Amino acid sequence: MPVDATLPYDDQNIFARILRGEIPSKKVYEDDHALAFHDIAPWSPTHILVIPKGPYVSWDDFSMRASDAEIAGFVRAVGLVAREAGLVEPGYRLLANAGPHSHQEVPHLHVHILAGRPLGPMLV
Ligand code: IU
Repeated sequence: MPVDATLPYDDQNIFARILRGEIPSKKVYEDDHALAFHDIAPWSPTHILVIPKGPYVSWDDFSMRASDAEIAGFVRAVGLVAREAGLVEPGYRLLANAGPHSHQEVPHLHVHILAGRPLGPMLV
């Protein structure tokens, strides 16, 4: 079910629980600002999710409320994860859902890194 991203942050959401170590994940990267792990239901041969450590529902929430240091750290982490996964060549796609039309399902900001095959044009 898509989430209502206008709701306050729910600290029981699944990614909050992964951040607290209450639920395991296939972690690929962690630093002060971000955690990255493999998506449990990959859409492409490589499908990594990168999440900020702070309590942000969506890209909209994050971009409005996070500090410059959090934003810089998170953006840098997304790039580092893709680079360390060897995706710079032949390339990857970033995607973040936000808001009712986007079908965001987990109410903690996550950037999808999709790669591992030619992804074709964005159709929607
Ligand atoms: P969305 O942008 O909110 O639609 O994407 C949520 C993603 O989180 C989706 O690709 C799920 O497969 C993924 N996911 C996960 O990796 N681990 C989980 O425990 C759950 C969802 I729930």
